[in-house]
Amino acid sequence: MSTTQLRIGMVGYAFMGAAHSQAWRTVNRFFDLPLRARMEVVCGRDSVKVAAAAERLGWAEYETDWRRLVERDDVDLIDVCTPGDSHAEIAIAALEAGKHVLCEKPLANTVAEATAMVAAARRAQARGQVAMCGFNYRRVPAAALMRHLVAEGRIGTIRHVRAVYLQDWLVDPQFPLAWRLRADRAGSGALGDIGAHIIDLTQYLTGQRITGVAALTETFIRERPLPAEDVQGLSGTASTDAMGEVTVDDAAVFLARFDGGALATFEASRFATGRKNALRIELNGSEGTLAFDLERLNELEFYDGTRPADEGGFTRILVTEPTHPYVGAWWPPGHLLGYEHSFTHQARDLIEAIATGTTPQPSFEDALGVQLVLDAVQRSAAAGAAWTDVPTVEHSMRDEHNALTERSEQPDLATGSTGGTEH
Ligand code: SOE
Repeated sequence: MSTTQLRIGMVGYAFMGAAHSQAWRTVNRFFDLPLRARMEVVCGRDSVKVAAAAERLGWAEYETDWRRLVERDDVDLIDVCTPGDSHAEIAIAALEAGKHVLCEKPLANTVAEATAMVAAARRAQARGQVAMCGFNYRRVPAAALMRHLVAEGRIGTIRHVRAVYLQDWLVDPQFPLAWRLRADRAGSGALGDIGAHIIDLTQYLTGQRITGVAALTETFIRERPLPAEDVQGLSGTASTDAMGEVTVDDAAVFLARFDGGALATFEASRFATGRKNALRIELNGSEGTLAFDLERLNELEFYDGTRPADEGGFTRILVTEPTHPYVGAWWPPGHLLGYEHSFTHQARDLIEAIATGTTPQPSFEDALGVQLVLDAVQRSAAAGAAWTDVPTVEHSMRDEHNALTERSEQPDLATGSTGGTEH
């Protein structure tokens, strides 16, 4: 790898590909970093569409085969911006080809895939490679400030975690059966797509782990028009009379406990009519409360319970001071940041981790921790909201290691031999 350049290859160029491209274009223009991101190659199956995406998003070249991309020796990092069913295959191949990896959330569609990705990332870490998962909301300045205040003890012991992520882009029954509505492509619906964000964010903000859940999920509209070829992402248009089955949840609600003793409620829904991207988290502590709303992402509400009662009340912190996380690189106080800045901050922290040889957060282990909660929620909902414990990452990795060991000790039915086969 060059000592001054970080050559990027990105797989996928829809909504997340556009957000990541914006980050790679801006990160070195606003942050003074030891490595300069070079947008070398964008990859997609359709040569005409990916060529147009390269032009529009600012990539030097385009590629139609991700397997060729991960083997190129003029690329240092693979940025995975594809649907969840290809995250594991692409990220593991890239790590084994010696690349750093940034992988969109959720890490994978199953715990088995996620544990295999963590194992590959651990092997790659020994070779000096890093792997990060794209839970970008950690890097909204107000969220990063919230984490700082909690870690400083400003709200004391956390008693309640209250998290919702509400959208309404599926309320129209004519919205077509996009990939996010198919379990074979996305793994789950609102749960893995937006529920994953509030699971990661609450574990990050509190510094604690979810230890158990009791959940309900629902699919309100079970059949939708099949999409035309060109339907991408969220803004689909119904295109055919043929109907297809929705095989994921439209909404998930669950109770949870954190290992620090807090009680929690979570809601993830694409049917919250009128709520467009309402990620809201409130933490009630023994000394105060903090509350964040993504639809007002430059603000943080803080109730300081240590102030004299007759001065009590919520303060609306405008998170635009140069001393606030990331803000100093942008504009003067009061000039506000947006959704896309969180991706630039993500790229900044990833470049810093690569340059300093440290593990970027959220790591693939952190993302496996989210995957374990997603899986527990699905198991609980399938068992009528039964209380379901969430395994630890290390427990899950031991299971994966044991399963691999057992498989390698099985006699190979073709040759009758046991143990590692020669490749
Ligand atoms: C769609 O629900 C979506 O694009 C998610 O996939 C993203 O992760 C979230 O940031 C915005 O909404």
